[in-house]
Amino acid sequence: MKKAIITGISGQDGAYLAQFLLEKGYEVYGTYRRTASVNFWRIEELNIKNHKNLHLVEYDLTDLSNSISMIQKIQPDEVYNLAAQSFVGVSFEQPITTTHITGLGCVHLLEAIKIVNPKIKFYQASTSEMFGKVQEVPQTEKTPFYPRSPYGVAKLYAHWMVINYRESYNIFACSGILFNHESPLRGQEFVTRKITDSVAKIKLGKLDCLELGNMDAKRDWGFAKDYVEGMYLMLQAKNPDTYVLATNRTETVRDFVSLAFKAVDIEVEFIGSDENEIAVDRKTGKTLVKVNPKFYRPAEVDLLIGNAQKAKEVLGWEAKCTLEELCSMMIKEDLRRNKLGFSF
Ligand code: NDP
Ligand code: GDR
Repeated sequence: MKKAIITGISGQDGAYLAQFLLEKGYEVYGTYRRTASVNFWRIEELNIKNHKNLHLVEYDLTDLSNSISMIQKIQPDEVYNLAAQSFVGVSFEQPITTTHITGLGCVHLLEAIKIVNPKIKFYQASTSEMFGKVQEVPQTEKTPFYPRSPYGVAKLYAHWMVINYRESYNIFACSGILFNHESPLRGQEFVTRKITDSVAKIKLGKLDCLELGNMDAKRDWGFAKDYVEGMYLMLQAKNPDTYVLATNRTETVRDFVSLAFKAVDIEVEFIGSDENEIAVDRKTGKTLVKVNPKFYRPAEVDLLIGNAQKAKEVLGWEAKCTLEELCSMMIKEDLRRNKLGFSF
């Protein structure tokens, strides 16, 4: 039985990857941080929390000795480093914490592998945020990087360290440059889930108006469950490498708002521009969306669209779920949760 460590089991991707690897017959060690009240709602939703082959391990990525002792004790075949301070907006407020966790944390694990057993395979959750300011469209593994946030810079540092440990110590270390991927398990601070949860509440009469920041930003949004399979495939390939995973379609935040309302049979019309922009219900004229500049970021990533041709050719990976399917799946789940009176 293969053993895998997944850092960040309490996050969106950690939960889906754990489910995927358990189905493949792996023994999974999922790490979580000690907090006053740990929240395992995602692995509970997926019904894997009490799976006999899932072990929950307390671990903090910022602690090198904890990283070494964990790898030493578990002796895994594969390590998937998904843990991070992953919210771009917060990284402007907490640049140092973000650097410690999202940047240096990765190196703690690489060092631990180098010291304990360099044969352990390693996956690093890199990101399209490393592309930042548009240099090329669509973005590939060869596109120059220009990160636009402390989060993007920290991830880029980790990305280059992965390549450095691969080349210096022959460690099977892969980096997946993943474009945005969403799901009903997405955290509510991220824009898609904020939208689907709010639209569900508006439909049910529990909220009057949704406030958003920059609606012009364009993102390449896929379904998280498709993407965790790509992470696994990277570690099964013949050689360690870097891969882009993306859908090759980009839409604005505004487009996603329209799609979400359409999924609950409301047609919206956008009026005005910049911070005066609103979206109104075409039937009732009621304002359902407003811009609030407090959600603007000091520097923005305007346009992301990825080309995952290399992943298709080498790994046989392709995004399957369309944006329409993804959006209606998220809306359906948020309607269900809000009707039951809870939303995570
Ligand atoms: P989430 O924010 O949902 O999950 C992040 C996880 O990291 C949580 O389990 C969190 O624990 C954990 N974590 C945070 N700080 C620490 C720490 N100091 N020690 C140990 N664990 C910690 O992210 P996603 O699941 O969406 O993303 C997974 C990874 O992929 C992240 O690294 C993200 O940056 C990256 N990524 C995500 C993309 C996306 O679109 N989703 C795209 C590209 C990259 P806790 O619950 O305690 O906060
Ligand atoms: P992103 O995702 O920054 O791309 O990072 P997020 O959903 O936070 O923002 C996407 C775009 O929407 C704009 N936006 C808003 N964003 C949020 N969160 N809240 C709002 O109210 C709002 N209004 C407009 C943002 O300005 C941005 O342009 C995600 C994270 O998962 C990262 O960890 C990951 O690396 C990247 O995706 C790929």
